[in-house]
Amino acid sequence: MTRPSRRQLIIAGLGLGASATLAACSGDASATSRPAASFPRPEPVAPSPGQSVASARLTAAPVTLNLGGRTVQTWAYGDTAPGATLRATAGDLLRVTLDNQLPADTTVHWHGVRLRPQADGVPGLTQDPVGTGKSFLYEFTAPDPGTYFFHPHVGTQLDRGLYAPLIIDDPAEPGDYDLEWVVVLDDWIDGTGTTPDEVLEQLVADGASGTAGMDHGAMTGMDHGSMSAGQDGAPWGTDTGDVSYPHYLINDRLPTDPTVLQGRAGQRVRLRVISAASDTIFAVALGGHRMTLTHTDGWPVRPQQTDAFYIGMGERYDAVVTLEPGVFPLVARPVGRSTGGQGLAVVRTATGAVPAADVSPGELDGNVLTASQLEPDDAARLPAKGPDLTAALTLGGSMAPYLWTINGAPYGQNEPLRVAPGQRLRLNASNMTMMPHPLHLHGHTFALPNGLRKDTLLMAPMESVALDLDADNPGDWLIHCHNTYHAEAGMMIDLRYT
Ligand SMILES: [Cu+2]
Repeated sequence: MTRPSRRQLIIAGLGLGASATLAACSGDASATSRPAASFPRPEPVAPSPGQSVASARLTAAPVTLNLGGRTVQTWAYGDTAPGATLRATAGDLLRVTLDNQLPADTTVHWHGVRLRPQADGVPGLTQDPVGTGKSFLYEFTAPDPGTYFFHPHVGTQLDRGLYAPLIIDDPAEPGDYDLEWVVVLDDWIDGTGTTPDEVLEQLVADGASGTAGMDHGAMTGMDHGSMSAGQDGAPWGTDTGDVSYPHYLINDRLPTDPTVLQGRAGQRVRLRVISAASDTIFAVALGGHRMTLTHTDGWPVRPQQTDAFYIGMGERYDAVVTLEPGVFPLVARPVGRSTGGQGLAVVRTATGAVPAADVSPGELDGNVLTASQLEPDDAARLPAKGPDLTAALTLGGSMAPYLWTINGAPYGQNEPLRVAPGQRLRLNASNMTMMPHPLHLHGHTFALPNGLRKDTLLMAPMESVALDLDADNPGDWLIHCHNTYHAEAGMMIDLRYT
């Protein structure tokens, strides 16, 4: 079978309506243009004895969204973005019906959940895409407590408003906090005169015409002024993204009219911070407070105090904070960007003026933590054991042409990784590019060399790391960069069970 050319891959990723034709002749290309192999509807799942069922209905549809001073046309779940938080207890059976009222195919991917493959939401790999006016029932057990979210796995749809938190509560959670705030970060461009599909089209066109990288030249040459987080880009390099976003949002509000998180001084708050961004790393800080990080990607860590932390696309961090009296800025500062401002929410425990949209809490100049500085809670460790097999996972790519690869080729042209049930696979992951990439694994989590468990790991330019995973969930899975544009331009690979 003829493998798709680069050009075909890119066109296919654009959702220009060519997918079906291409797919018919080009074998498996990107996730959006796989062959029209027909997947049977998943067998209905009956709850096991004593298992609770959490049911929900999810409507994906075009909406008009008020970001707080600016109105945009976009796509979302329900009439808000983020969509309504979906909540269940670990071990519950989730039954979620997706109604697709979008003018395009879609799916739902339950990011980070170790679920059965039939519910993973990757078109062409685990299901057929859900067409306009059609519905699809996702049924899966959510085994592990934690902070998750869900989004489509089709084209650039994640860079619209199609995302919502998924919180899986821990029946054994000590619950040593009084309040919980779910904080969703995003970089926003949809409906501001362009769409994510057009952004990708432009990146591809610039890559083909040789004008790519001009933004990045300007970025490298910009006057950094101070060395605070988000300005010099460290430790993520000077080239942290491909898209110039006009806005950064917290819970989909602009910093000029921010979300207000209300509490009382002395209360302990659990922050569940989710990055739904497509092309932005944030440094997150709460002015006037130190945070104690307790979980990343749902997994417990040894509690660690910090002034601030970095969060890549698809990552989640939970932190506990004891509230001070006053009014404080919760800031998500985009790393290595000179335009678009920052994300802001307001934490209020007393009367007082709202912080300015460009407020710069001193905590961002303090210790800004990365995942590699965290230690796992012992409960999150994999059993001690050496790998049964190893595989290389090498990230590569370029801006001209706009093409991102794993193991030397874009998705559809690279060789799937293979593992047998019960094996421990060591992925020797190397980022051979000058950009950071959040590496995301479906259906499993991996352990870093110190045992830290994650499903999404932000890899710095030229960084190498060994990631161990236990093959305990047979199926066909994806490993990919969680930069929406990199994934669409090829930075994905299959993980298949033999
Ligand atoms: Cu990437």
